[in-house]
Amino acid sequence: MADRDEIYREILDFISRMDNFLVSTHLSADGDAYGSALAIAYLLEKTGKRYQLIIHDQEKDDKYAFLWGWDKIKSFDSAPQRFEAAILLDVPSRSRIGDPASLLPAREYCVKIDHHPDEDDFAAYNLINVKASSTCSLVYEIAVRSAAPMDRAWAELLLSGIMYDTGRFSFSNTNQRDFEIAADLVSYGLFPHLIANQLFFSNNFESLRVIGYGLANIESHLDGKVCVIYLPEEIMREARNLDVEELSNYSLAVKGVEVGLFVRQMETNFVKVSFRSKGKVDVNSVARKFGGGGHIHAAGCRYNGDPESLKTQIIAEIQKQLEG
Ligand SMILES: [Mn+2]
Repeated sequence: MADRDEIYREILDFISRMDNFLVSTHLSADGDAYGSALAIAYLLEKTGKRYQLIIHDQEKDDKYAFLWGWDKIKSFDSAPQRFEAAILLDVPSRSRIGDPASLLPAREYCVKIDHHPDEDDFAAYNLINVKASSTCSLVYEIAVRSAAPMDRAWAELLLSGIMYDTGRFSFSNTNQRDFEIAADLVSYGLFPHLIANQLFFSNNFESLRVIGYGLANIESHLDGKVCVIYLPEEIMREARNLDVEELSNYSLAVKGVEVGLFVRQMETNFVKVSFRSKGKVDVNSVARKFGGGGHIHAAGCRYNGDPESLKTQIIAEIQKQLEG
């Protein structure tokens, strides 16, 4: 812990020395990505620093619009910009940043705060803890050591990311520290059920219908050890901007299943896959074989090719691990 204390201070010192920051996160930003990037933006704002929060995604999911700073998030555009420093949240590699990676200053001016296995040495300052549930739980440790006082808006950003990445404190990454942090954050006037309602129970009607289609067509493989939820192109054409991420969790919500796959055919030869594991299969290593990555129990990849052949290849990889 002594080492970690030092990196918290180094990052706070770095922030106080620098100005004109780029803040960014991974492409296809999610609750922890938005929560942690906005929580750092909040710290920069409170300490009088200039910054821009720029993400790869051109479309933002407005279920997060209740978060402080939502309207400050910009999508990448190609106009050249220079930043003195950068803080990258919840992202293990340049390639996962997407287009804003082109705006990064030199390595010695970059900070990485993340809980994914490290892939790419793009930053001189690294707060990386793969045992942390979420990047927001790491940003909390910095926030409480900073000069800015914790308040309701800041607490809401942090708790939202923790609740999102732990699946409301139910995934295997959830740990004692998350409950300690949550207890502190709630004391600033938050109601966890309201955050849960925003993050998990504010689906739009069409999204739930697509989730229903996915559930009705769930496939079972390898004697029920692998479940696949597949949305073909004709469904995805209608569902492109709908939030149906919950299907990746449902792919694992079957008794006896070890690995769940949620496969989306975005275009005829372009497929997105979410991997979930609750057993010994390391889906990070499986996803990396197909150009993706993530954590042991949750990962993803994007693949150019035919979904049927990809499914077959992935299931064969999983079978190797199950037998290994
Ligand atoms: Mn995360």
